[in-house]
Amino acid sequence: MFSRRKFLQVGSLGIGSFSIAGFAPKYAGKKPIVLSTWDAGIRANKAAWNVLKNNGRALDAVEQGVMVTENEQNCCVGLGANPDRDGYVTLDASIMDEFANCGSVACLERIKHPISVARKVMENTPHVMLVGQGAQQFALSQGFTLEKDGLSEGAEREYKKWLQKSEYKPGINRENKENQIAAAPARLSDGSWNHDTIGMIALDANGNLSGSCTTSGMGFKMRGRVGDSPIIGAGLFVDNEVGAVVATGQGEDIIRMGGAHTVMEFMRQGLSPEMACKKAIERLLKIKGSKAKDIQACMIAINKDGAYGGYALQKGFNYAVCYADDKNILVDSKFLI
Ligand code: SD4
Repeated sequence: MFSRRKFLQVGSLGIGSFSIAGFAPKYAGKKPIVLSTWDAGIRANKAAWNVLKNNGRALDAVEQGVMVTENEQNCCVGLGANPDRDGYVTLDASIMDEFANCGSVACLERIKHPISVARKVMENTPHVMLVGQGAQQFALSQGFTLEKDGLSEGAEREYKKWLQKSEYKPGINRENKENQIAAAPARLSDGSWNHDTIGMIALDANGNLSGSCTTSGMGFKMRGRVGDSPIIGAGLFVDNEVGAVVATGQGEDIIRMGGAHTVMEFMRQGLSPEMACKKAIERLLKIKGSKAKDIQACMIAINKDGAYGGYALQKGFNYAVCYADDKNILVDSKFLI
């Protein structure tokens, strides 16, 4: 039995009294609030905020928010993105609501809004995940349009460049404006900065959480490759009693350590969103050892109180946070190495 004397000893060490840094019974937060990965999140947050400020549901906010990015011409989200090594653009997306309903698609081709197909999988099928041709067939049955085959101008150019060497070498932080490599043009055609995967998490005015994630994955990946983004528990996880988490970075490694779910369990134990993300990234660092310097992995999280935070393996990650008409800010993430 746990005696009163022992309890007092533990309490005096601070373990029972929540006084260790990172532990607190409650964290001051904002409600409603929306967070999304990378600097493209600023534009996506605006669409999500329009839903949230009108008492809309977090689920609608996270769908409409990332659709903005899917609509933009860029390297890494939507149909204009860089293709796989065989020249096909294949898209991954996932969505999860406050009831633990979830849906995802992987390796989806020629459909403009994979996030909306993921939502239809969640709402209109008994399944969680549809892939490849089956996902496309389902999308068409739901009224989505089959877009024309082929690559955007930017992707065509980058693919030709890549074909000269045909090396699969994911660059870290290619989504950040400061760290551009050839596979991702620094500027979009309208002059705005380029980016990568968008992951979004939101808490609405009613206190409900949802999350979404959409990407073309890694540029010039093997045909059929699927990353963490459409895998519930890896790229995205929502638990309405605890919080919402979304990941970006090297999908293989995020899958390997059960990324988003790991962060969630740390928050469930009482860690703040930032500390929970940090602990998960520390676990990844331990697994990768000296190879960690070759990859990037990043997590962002909010908890039920609207407290938020993020952590990255390496420097260069940022995320956008919006909780008022005039508060949509880019935060430079803390990092481990
Ligand atoms: C993937 N996690 O497919 C995605 C890619 C990404 O920043 O987020 N890059 O592995």
